[in-house]
Amino acid sequence: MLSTLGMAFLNFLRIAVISTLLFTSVNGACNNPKVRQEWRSISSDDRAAWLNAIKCLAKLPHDPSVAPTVDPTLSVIPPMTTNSSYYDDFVYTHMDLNVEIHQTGFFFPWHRLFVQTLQNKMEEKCGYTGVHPYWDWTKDTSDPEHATVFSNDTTDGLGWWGDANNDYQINTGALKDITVAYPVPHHIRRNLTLQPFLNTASGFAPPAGVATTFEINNTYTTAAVNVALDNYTGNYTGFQSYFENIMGPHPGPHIILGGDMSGTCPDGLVAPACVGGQKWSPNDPFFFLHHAMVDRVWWTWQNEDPSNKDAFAGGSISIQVDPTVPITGGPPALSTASIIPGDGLLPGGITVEQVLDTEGDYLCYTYE
Ligand SMILES: [Cu+2]
Repeated sequence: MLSTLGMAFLNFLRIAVISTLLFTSVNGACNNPKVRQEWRSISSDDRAAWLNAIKCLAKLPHDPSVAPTVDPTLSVIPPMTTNSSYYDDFVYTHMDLNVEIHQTGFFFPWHRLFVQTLQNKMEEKCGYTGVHPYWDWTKDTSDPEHATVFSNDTTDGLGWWGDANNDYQINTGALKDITVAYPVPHHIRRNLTLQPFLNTASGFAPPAGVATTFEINNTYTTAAVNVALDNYTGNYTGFQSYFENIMGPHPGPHIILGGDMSGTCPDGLVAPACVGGQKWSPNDPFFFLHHAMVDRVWWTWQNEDPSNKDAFAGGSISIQVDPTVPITGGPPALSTASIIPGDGLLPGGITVEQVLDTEGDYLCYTYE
């Protein structure tokens, strides 16, 4: 009798422990965060695995549940082609949501969710098990052309600069055979652009007081990042607008990579058939390594001061209301309860609040 009672008690305890474990898991507590690492500090095998997962997504078909949601008159983008890849769906989503996710409050949270969604889809669809790497561009500001991140290795290399005789399409590294769909099918284009203000056709005009010979690698140095980290305590829109400004740390790595990363039109395509901008920049997977670094700087800022942790504000559409005011989005205003738009590619119904903490109920990662 005693022993039966004892057994029953032990069973009760076991069920209680299991329930507690399940409860913790159901609530998604982040007990073991993935640690994101710099591209060059992961192993060759891990770099190859990430590149293989990109190639895998680029071979999977377009998902018909991904569809544009933004008024097409707000941003000139090419129509969606259903004869495209699942990787192209990432590019299309970024193009479609362009006016909602750049120079608005959504800039940091949206790109955080975008990078995480790529990681999730790599895991779900391609069996990827690694962490999401980032490109620490502050390490490569002194000689960007010869940075070791541009490796020709066909297994673990991101590839070198593109071929000037072939519209700057890359023909080295593991990504050279990927065809991307937008704005027209092509191989990834990468065109070193150190002095974007020299050539007016580049679409970049120098801000007042900035020489046309200015070298854009000066905008994403450690010192430039520290300006962001040191001057905007508790001021989310100040931090965001400094970061997205042409002289701030976010545009520089896009611009210097040129080609797809800076959204230039392929050879022979001109307005109105092709209107450039930052829209198809995710064509180059460098985009995700760059934006993981942007995310890392936001994460650093968030962890630097308690008033930064949950700081969030800004408008919802990239219209400059007053030219003297830095761009943080026009009305209506966003809040932490705002739902992050995702066009059916990003998980639906995720709020800004849910992505503010990278080690919370929804996200579970940190940075080295
Ligand atoms: Cu973007």
